Amino acid sequence: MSDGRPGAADEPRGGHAPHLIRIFAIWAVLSAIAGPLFYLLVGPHLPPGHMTSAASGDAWDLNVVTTMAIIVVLGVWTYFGYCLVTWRSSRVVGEPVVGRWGRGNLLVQTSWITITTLAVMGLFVFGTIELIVPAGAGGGEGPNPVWTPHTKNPLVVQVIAQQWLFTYRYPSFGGFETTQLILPDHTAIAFHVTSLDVIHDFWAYQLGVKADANPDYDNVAYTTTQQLGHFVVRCDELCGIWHGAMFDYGSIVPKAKFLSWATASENRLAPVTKLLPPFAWTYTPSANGAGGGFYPACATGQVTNCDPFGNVATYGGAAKQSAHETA
Ligand SMILES: [Cu+2]
Repeated sequence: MSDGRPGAADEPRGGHAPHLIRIFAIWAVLSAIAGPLFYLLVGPHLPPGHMTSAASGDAWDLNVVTTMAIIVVLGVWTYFGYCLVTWRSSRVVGEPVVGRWGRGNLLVQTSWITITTLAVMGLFVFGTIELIVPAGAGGGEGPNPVWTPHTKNPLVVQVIAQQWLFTYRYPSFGGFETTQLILPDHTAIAFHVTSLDVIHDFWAYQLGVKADANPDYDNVAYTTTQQLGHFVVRCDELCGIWHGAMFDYGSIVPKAKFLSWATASENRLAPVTKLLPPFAWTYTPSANGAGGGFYPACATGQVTNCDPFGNVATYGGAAKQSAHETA
């Protein structure tokens, strides 16, 4: 009491034990145990797995960020636990902190601001690097990607979304179009994602690839395959009544198997491919979708019936009419 400070009532209850040092020590020990345990034992099994470079990148990012989050949570729990035990009412009589001790603590305040700032800025730098280095990390980068893979000549696969399915065109194989998404192993892939009607989203979860499919827009996403197997493709943008049913499955197969499948499909589908619009990065939106009947042919007068819903609206009309007349 006689150490120069104001009277006994001004003393912090619980004495002058080095509480902050103790809290930091407990936190450090818990973090040193739990952090590496999670990172090494749980981390390698985190989604989305390792089928592609993008997926591996995502899984590692998730591991790093979750390990950091565990350390932060342990800090909060340690602080709460220490406070509950040290200043519990059965141990301390009266108000636990009084006088100038209750008005602030420069060390606590500066540590709090410094640590949280470093954590947020660290995440910002980490996230930015993890986006740039793996060439967009499997996300759609628009028609002119800023970040491109080091590998030259990736396999181009065009993803065409429409209500309510995905089809895939392979321009290196005559531009055939199929509902099967087959990819060769250990190959850089450039997905070119577009839509024929409304906004969809190409989400191949296990590939770590997710890119919006917009009509009239070529959205490019890169990844490199690195594991054989099957994966799920889902539409991840509410696109109408059967959005929930808009999914299919794809496969990563050995390079030789892919080549034989692709050349066989090119030959088998050649008569159909001839009837398709020529391969392009985008296509005219369909009559029933976002285009709402946008027919360039109407403007040039090549087509006279420009009502996109005409066929549907008049279906059975004339037949019904004549049936009524003859009745
Ligand atoms: Cu969709």
